[in-house]
Amino acid sequence: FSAHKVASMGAGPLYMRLQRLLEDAISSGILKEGEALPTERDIAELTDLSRVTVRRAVDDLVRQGRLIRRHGSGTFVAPTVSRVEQSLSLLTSFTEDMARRGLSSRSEWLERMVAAPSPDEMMVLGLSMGDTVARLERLRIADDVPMAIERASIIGSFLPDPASVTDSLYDALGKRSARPCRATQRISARNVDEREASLLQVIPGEAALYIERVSYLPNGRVIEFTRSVYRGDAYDFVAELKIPE
Ligand code: 16G
Repeated sequence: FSAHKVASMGAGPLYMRLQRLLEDAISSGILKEGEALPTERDIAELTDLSRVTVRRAVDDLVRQGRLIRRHGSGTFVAPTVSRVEQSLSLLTSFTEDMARRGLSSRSEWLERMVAAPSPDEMMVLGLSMGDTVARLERLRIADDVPMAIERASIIGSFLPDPASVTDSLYDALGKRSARPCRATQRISARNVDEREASLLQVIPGEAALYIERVSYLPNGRVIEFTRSVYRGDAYDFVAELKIPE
């Protein structure tokens, strides 16, 4: 980084030129995926720009998902998302899907509690007043890339202790002989709101897929009602089509 380089980045406000310089450094591999950015103070010194200008350029790139700010440890080049192809005819779990692709998966817990069911949950899960639901909201992450926000509601009697779910929900249900064997899924288009954008590290308003899954036990009982927001830039949903009989 240098004042000369910033000046060479064409016209426009200084923060935009610095932004272009940073984007170039990322796309040309000078700054690599996961690598730490010099501190804002160092960039300001090297480029003769004010801290305010540097911050503005970095803030924009964080908002666009090109950089990630980790509190206490600095700013890093965001890992690039490679699109994931997801079959629409198989009932699998996120953990299994990612493992099959050789990706590691983890989750950040946003909510994990037992609650009284909402009217929606009562209707879909067939619950009455006095019944409970286990609510598990997670940010699902594959190889450090946030992929989806999933809010699962499970009939409380099948999962009395939601804290027992550490990694895979379907594994936890399997251990209680309550793993679903069939599901219906509805997919629609949606633009992410501020909260979703900051969790998924995309720009607010970015395209996403809103997915509702209702899944069933072998005896036909509904067990799961999950509402998710999947990143539009990370998923291709694929189905096999047949001629109607
Ligand atoms: C999938 C499912 C979700 C399910 C989760 C369990 C969608 C679109 N997908 O992500 O309903 O709760 O797998 O994953 O809803 P886990 O066993 O890894 O926790």
